[in-house]
Amino acid sequence: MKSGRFASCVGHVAKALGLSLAIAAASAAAWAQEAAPAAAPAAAAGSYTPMKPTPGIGMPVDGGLGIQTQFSKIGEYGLWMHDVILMPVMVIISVFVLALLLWVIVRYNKRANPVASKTSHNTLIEVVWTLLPVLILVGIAIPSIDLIAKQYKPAPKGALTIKATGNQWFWTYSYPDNGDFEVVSNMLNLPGQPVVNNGVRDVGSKPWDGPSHLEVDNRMVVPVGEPIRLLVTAADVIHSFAVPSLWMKLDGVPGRINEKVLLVEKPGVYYGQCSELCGAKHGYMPIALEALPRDKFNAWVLTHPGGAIDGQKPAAQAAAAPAAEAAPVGEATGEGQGDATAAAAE
Ligand SMILES: [Cu+2]
Repeated sequence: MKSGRFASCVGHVAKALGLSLAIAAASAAAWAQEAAPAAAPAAAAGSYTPMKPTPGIGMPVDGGLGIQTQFSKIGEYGLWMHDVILMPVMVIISVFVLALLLWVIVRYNKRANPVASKTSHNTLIEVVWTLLPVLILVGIAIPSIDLIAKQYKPAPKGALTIKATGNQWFWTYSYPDNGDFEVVSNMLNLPGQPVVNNGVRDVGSKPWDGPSHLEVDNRMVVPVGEPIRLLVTAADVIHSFAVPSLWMKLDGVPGRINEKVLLVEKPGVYYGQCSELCGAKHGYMPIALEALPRDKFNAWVLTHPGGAIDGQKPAAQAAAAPAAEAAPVGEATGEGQGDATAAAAE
């Protein structure tokens, strides 16, 4: 505040001396820059305590068979496709073919059927065994193509963008719409076992820790109930971002960005793993995704330096902006400069 008063005094003196308005505005901009760090902590007073995962939800279970319970619309659709369409059709066809084989073995072996039939054609059977598989495949293709189309439908305009980057062997999550901060996510070490990640605590040392091999030091936090534009890429080799309970598997390829909509229906913690063999510690780069209601997500965003609510400027830049507008672009200083230049360009 001292420096603020000083800068303000300089402004008054400058006015008194009859200097140009531009210089006064420049000093106001400098004042705002000085004052901003003091104001920023108050505005950015976010708070966050990691959520405790629910056992058996969003994670594998002992003796589990089949697909995890789904927590997204597309996941429920995919699970229906698997459970109601594909598995019954596969079971019926397999049992039918097995029954035919058994019938042939029992009824038409050499002992039971000494005189072989000379039948070589049966038009009705040939038409049936050609048409029936075609109809079955068309029946499967209709919901299947619909599911694929829905899975890769782009995110709506204005959707929050989050970028996941695979690294050997951890994930980083960046939030370009929230001030472009980055979260580095390492697997927690396993008590009594060789250290996997130096400087990272042991799993189970905090009350909110989930299963070993799946819990991380910094989770990927997302807002619940809204479509998110998830970008996946990699920094070194090919990785794959996969969270089974959210119907999510997307390769991270160096030099390329893959995109998919992520929509989590229920607040909670959902676990996954890198699903592309990516080197020695491939098995030690889990994904822990925490879905929070909007207000809690915003509070989490504000716990990061430079964190900002979607589309808004970080507190420091927001304070500088009005003053910077008054000043000639070239005279704005510090972090605000980029924004002022961008604003002028627009
Ligand atoms: Cu990997």
